[in-house]
Amino acid sequence: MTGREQDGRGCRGAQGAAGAPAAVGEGRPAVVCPRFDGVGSDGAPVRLGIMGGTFDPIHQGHLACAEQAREAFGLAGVVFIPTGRPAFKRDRAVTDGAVRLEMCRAAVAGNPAFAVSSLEVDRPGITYAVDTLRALRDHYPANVELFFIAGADAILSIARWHESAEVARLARFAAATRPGFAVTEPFKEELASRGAFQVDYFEVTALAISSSYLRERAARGLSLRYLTPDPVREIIEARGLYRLEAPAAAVAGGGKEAPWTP
Ligand code: DND
Repeated sequence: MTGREQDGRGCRGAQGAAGAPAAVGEGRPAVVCPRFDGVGSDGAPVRLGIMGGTFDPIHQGHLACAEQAREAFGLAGVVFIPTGRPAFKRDRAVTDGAVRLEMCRAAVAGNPAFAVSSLEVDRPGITYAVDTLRALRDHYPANVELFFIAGADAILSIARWHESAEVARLARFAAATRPGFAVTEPFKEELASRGAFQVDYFEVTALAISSSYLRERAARGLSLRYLTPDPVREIIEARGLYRLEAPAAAVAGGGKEAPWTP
């Protein structure tokens, strides 16, 4: 079963967020995700949040960041898009995309303003944000403004992203400042000199949580309780993810996906 089929099944029947557009009809294939495919179809201006990430694993920091961006920028909803094969992480094994999708879905279940898209996991090859943004821009009408939500650490690198000028043209960035990743005025000037990026900064609750911290704790057999939603923690425990001797099928290259190396 592909991630997209799973996504369709997982989201079908879910109620739309207050004021959010209804899901696309039964039987029609999802393009981005069933819950938010119809955004903007009434022609009214609307903002949609995109939260891209490796999400290995997804945690409370990602979720709080998306929720606070939704409020700060008046977003109709936020689509979490886990990467397939992340462009900047080709030097390390990443948990299989289907498993990261499963964790993301478990994390957002119950929040009608959040959904998960399998767009990047389903796309073969290295994941570049520009390809995703093109697909979203092709799908949504011009009255839908796309906000790519990212932590300040990710913003520090956008000038190095593949086809960064195109990235700048296709979306606005909602950049969350968080502990350890201060964005200084000289940095903002430097970024402006490297491209026409539209970046709006906002402060998120200080959650000094990172995926690497969760992986480290899991490897040492320490608790992940309260760092990630319980259903995600249960998947990690049940699958034995991030243990020092993680099952081969849990990481890219060990499962159905072909191995990927730099
Ligand atoms: P990460 O691997 O940094 O995601 O990827 C973030 C996005 O950048 C993805 O959509 C990538 O496709 C894109 N990217 C990266 C490099 C190259 C290219 C694209 C390219 O096209 O060439 P993580 O799973 O580590 O984190 C997800 C997001 O959550 C990030 O924006 C991160 O900064 C943020 N985050 C937090 N925000 C607030 N509080 C916390 C956070 N922890 C992570 N505690």
